[in-house]
Amino acid sequence: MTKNQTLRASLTSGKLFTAMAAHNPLAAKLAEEAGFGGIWGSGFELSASYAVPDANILSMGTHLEMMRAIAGTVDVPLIADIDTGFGNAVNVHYVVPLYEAAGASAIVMEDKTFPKDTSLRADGRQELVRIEEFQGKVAAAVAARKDRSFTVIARVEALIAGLGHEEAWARGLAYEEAGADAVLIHSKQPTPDEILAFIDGWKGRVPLVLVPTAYPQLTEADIAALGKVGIVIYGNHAIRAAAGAMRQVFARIRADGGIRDVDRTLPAVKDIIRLQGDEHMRRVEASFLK
Ligand code: SPV
Ligand code: MG
Repeated sequence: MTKNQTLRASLTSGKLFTAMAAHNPLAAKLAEEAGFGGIWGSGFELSASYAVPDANILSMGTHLEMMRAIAGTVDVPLIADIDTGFGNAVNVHYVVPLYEAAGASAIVMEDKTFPKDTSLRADGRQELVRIEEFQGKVAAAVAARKDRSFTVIARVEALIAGLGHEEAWARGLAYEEAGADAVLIHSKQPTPDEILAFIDGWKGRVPLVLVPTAYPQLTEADIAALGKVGIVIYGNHAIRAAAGAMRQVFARIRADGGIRDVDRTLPAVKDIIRLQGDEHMRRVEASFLK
């Protein structure tokens, strides 16, 4: 099976597919080694790694090239976060084949206006495009894919925008009608209640996708038991882990006045050399260096 087929098959397998965020190929490789089913090509994480807000400050090209690097490094499917699709339905029609060619197996596109604001910030600027306009964008994405098993995920931001469940259900159903293979429903409420009510009233046929960052109480077993969710995305745990670990180590070196004590707490240099794919390079060396 291709990576695209693996991801697509998982949507109907009845087994929850897990995707971990990554902002570079090293993070993606660690996620793959940890046993996640796939990688989330997070816009939030990549923006954070450049120390800029997740608000279309980075160009599409910067994100696209990172997706190409990640997809070229791991064997598991990559779900690319294309934010609002970098423009209107015409832009989307041109953008989707670029992500497919870069090796992504899916895109997630959200129904906010361009430029977007990040979803989880309190009091973010959350404006949505008209339902019909976003249906056009979903249809443009579906029509533009070359491989039918490339997955198009439409992301509903109605709950993030505070527009309520009726609006969220109407949008999800409209995007399914436009051809979306799955619907991502996002919430920033600190308990799962809002999302559970959405799932309970979801009348669509396509599976749902959750990003439980704000309501971490919901475990994979809880989500799987709901029956309507195909994918769970862990949206920003790689960059938060990296930021926390770096902060701690940097502070310790300053406090200790050197690296003597911190050294043994870190992954060995040889571990990093392994993650760099050294074994492969040595094989190439042995075969071709004359
Ligand atoms: C991302 O990781 O870029 C996402 C998820 O889109 S969230 O930040 O929760 O909006
Ligand atoms: Mg994002």
